[in-house]
Amino acid sequence: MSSATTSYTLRYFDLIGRGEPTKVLLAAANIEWTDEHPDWPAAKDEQPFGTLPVLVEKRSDGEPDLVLGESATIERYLARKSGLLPADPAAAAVQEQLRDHFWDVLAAFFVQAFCPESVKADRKAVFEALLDRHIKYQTELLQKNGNNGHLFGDSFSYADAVSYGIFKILLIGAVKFQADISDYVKSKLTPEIVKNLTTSEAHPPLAGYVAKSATVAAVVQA
Ligand SMILES: N[C@@H](CCC(=O)N[C@@H](CS)C(=O)NCC(=O)O)C(=O)O
Repeated sequence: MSSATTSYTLRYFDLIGRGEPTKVLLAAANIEWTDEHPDWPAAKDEQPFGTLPVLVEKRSDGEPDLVLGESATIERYLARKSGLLPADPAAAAVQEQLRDHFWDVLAAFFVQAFCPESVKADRKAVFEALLDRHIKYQTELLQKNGNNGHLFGDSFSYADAVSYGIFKILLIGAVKFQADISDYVKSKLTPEIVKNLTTSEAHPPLAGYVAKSATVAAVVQA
């Protein structure tokens, strides 16, 4: 990263949620950052769009601090800076679509978790169908890539980071909203995806970050 950059702060709630892929990317880029848990909703109006996560990059080069308030933008900014997204627009887009679809799966999970009982069965079916489709797609990608533990090429990429981060939300973070979700998602995982998750978690730059939290490996191998 640029030597003119002094420090990073990630504002998010004290939970495994939307900020998780960003933490994976910060760790993967060997960036030290400070976690800030703003007082909410008191601090809502201080954020660019009234939501979290927010990444603040404090600069020492005289430029104004960079304040980013959309999770996909934050992730891709970090991934591009650290070389985890390819420079080729088509190759990058193929990785980005995987994250965007997986985020729709996660959004569908939250819809069915919090919707009225009268529409629960329908919303649950939507979530389950989206998850099935995503797992099938991701498994085929992994097979096409030689089942080497990475989604693209032979090294850790943006796609690996966000897949790991979002599966971590579903397997660990979301349990506080729906107790059976981890077992359900785990029952759907293919050997290829388990290998992808454990390979990502073992990526050496993630070691410090992984040590601070429950591990995905412990969940999927239990
Ligand atoms: N599109 C935004 C959505 C951010 C968002 O809705 N964040 C939630 C937490 S996961 C939030 O800040 N909720 C509190 C609020 O809206 O007051 C992003 O991807 O960053």
